Amino acid sequence: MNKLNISIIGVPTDYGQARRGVDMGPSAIRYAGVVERLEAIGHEVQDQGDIRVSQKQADAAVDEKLLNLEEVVEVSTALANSVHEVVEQKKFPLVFGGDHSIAIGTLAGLGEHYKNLGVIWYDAHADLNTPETTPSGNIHGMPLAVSIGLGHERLVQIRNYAPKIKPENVIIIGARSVDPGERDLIKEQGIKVYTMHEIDRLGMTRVMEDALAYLKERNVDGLHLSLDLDGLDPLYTPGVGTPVPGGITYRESHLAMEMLQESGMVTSAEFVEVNPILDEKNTTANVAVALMGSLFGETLV
Ligand code: EXY
Ligand code: MN
Ligand code: MN
Ligand code: MN
Repeated sequence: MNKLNISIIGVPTDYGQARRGVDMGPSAIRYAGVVERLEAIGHEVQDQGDIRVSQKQADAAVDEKLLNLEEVVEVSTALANSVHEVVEQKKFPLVFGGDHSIAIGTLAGLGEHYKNLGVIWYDAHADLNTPETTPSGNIHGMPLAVSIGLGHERLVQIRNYAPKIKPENVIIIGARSVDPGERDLIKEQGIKVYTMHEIDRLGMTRVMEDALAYLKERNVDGLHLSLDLDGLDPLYTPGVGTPVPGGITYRESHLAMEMLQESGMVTSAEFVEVNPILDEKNTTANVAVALMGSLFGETLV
């Protein structure tokens, strides 16, 4: 196994959605022992602490289609700069949310370093809404659209370039709640999706083999894992703000992480939507850390 220099960045924000508590995700994940766990595998781990997230500006204009836009732009810009620097130092960025809007910043920080970055989006949702299609106004339902260049200019243009990734290099795994506008975009943009139907039908082994073969065939020069804990069934990860039943199991998720590790392709990762207030005894953060164990090469014997 390849020993990595891992740089942890926490993003304690809840501005991408309406339920409080997800800003405590980074603390919950640290409390679950992530640094010790990754060091025990043999990696060099440096915890950079958290991105600064300011209090809400009381007089910021309210746009029902883009809640907390100013705040999300500010957090995303700071995160993008930090991730950009970590990659420049040849370290592996490992980012903890925070809600999934943080992926806007992570991908903005990665994009300039790759010509052909692959992305695995492990999620119950497609996160492909735009201000025109959003049913909620919550920006955590938009980060994938923003990263392929669709959405509000302030979000799309973070670090002054767009798009951050190519839609045909994106694979969504675990989808089971997709809005009509998102379905249209998936077809239009040629985004590959393994819904729960394919996972049930083919099994996680086939899904991951196909996904990795597809990305290899596309000659990706890096692979980012964006793992939303609501991709798993809420039986295993109850501490998330938008749970959807009928999700990926704990074992299937470990298998997926192990196959990503075996591929040797992953160059960055983020774990998002852990909400300790909605959780039971830090179960969701514990699952996140256990999955990181598999992703980063933990072995039993
Ligand atoms: N599609 C819904 C919306 O845009 O409001 C729900 C989005 C939830 C997004 C989460 C975290 O992955
Ligand atoms: Mn640079
Ligand atoms: Mn998501
Ligand atoms: Mn989700």
